[in-house]
Amino acid sequence: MRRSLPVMAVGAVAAALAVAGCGSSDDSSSGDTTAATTDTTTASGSASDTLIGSVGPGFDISMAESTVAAGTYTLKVDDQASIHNFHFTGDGVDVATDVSGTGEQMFTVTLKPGTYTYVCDPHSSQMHGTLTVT
Ligand SMILES: [Cu+2]
Repeated sequence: MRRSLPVMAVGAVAAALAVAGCGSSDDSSSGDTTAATTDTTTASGSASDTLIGSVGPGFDISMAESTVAAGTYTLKVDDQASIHNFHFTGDGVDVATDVSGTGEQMFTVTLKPGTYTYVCDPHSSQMHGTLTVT
């Protein structure tokens, strides 16, 4: 008779552990740490295939890269103004964000050797630049 008490206690601890284990088992390993923008400006291309363009909020337009190797890239544009756009053109490429729109937009572009141009259409005389593709 005296032995039944410890046995029950052990059983209760086991049950508590089982509940605790159950509660902590909801960590779905889908939360992959997607490291934000890799801002390593690899001039030689191939390693990083993302190009970064930016326009606004002032009268500024820019790309993080000035020279890249030919190839296919994801062009990520951060349009920070509702009065500007980012219009990227060149051999086989003509993509643009909306003037009135803002936010981040992605374009897939295949660049060939030559000079590509980016411009804000409403202010093209002062807001423009080039990307050299080798
Ligand atoms: Cu503009």
